[in-house]
Amino acid sequence: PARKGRYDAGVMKYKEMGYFDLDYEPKPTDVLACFRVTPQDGVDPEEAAAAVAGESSTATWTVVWTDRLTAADKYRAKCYRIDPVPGAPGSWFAYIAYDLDLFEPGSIVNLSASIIGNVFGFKPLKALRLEDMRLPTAYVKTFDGPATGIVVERERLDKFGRPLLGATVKPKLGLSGRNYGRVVYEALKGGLDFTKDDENINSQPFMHWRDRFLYCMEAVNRAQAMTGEVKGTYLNVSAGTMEDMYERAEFARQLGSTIIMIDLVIGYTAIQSMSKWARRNDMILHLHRAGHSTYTRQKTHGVSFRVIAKWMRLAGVDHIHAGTVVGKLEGDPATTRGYYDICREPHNPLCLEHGLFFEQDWASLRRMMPVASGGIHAGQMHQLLTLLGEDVVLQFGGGTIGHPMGIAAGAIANRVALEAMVLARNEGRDIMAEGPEILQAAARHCTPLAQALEVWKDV
Ligand code: CAP
Ligand code: MG
Repeated sequence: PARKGRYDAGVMKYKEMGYFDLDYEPKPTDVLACFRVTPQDGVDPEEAAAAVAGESSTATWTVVWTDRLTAADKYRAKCYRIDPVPGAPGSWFAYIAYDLDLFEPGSIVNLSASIIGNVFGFKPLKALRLEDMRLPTAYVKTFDGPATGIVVERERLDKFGRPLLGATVKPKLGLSGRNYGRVVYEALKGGLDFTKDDENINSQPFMHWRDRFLYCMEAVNRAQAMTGEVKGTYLNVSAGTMEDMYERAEFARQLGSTIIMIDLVIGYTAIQSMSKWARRNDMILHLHRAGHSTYTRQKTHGVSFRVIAKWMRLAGVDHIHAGTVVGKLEGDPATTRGYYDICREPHNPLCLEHGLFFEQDWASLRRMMPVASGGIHAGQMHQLLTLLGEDVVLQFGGGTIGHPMGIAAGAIANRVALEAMVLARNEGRDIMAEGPEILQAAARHCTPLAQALEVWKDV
């Protein structure tokens, strides 16, 4: 009877084919996934969940004779739990277990080709979202993870006890190499730790990559000499081919850069390759999550950013954009907290409030530094420190380069606001409640901060 495994409502037979088993107890070595499944009208939710398990592991739309030539039951993923989504009639959370042998060790591309490769366009589903995954220790251990991590990054930079400060050079496109380098110098001299290329700065007619790297590193060296602090600029090495990326990264290394940058859109294999390169060359690897909102934003369809964050910790990036809560880009405090915990904790307990559907042990993989950027400014410093904690890079692009008195003044405003807030927190003050007052007090001795608070007071 199972040979009639069709995908039309009422005719699907994935349950019967063995992809649904509420008695199955996941093994500690199983990869687990939680999908939010919204079946088409008339489709049995259990059958839809079984179809997701089937199509993301061994099944196709019908039983095939060759199943008998494999350890079919071991390789079949199983939906072992299904719960209605609270407050969303018609949607279910389906928990699916996958045998570890379904996946090549140390390969995000192989993991993702199974888990999200085929199922999202499946006819019996109206929508599907991959909410979270539990990656078993045995699998985590097949990845190298971040080469540098938070502790070693702080040691290399010699900066402790406060968030790091950065800025994305603006305008995003159009500056010549020399003018671009001036922005980097002003921002670093003013007090930032880092500046950063934007996600879409690669090698365009107005500024070829070598020009940018040369002028930026000249600016870094001058700012270091001027301030006596270690400074960096994330040189974006994203390019059309791996060969070009390696060439750019190698040039950044030769010029003495401590850090390089890549965009998520280069793809999982390219990210893992660049991580390997960064590990061999003692470089910090910054990842901009360019493109993620095309599939992470909708609550009913796509892939949650928490899954991408987990994959990136395995893949081995040191910095990852993880949201701000405040600022110009969407993000609520509880969900963002979950992302930050994935980046920064050695172990994540199950916590539905923060969107963590599973316990996750990171098996001593190093920790990623989350990066908060997108429309933030000095007047929000108390909120940023309270919501995001200390191990974070706060990046003020417009909030530095848009300062009415110039770029260095913008950087000074951010550094003074941060240090005042860290001091107040260390003195035991309630910075969330007293934040505006603390900033105003600091601004009485710092004109650039007073100007920043005034110009962005309504933002
Ligand atoms: C920030 C930014 C970043 C986004 C990325 C921009 O500029 O350079 O790309 O913040 O978002 O182009 O918007 P501002 P996320 O600091 O001037 O806003 O970190 O959420 O991935
Ligand atoms: Mg940007």
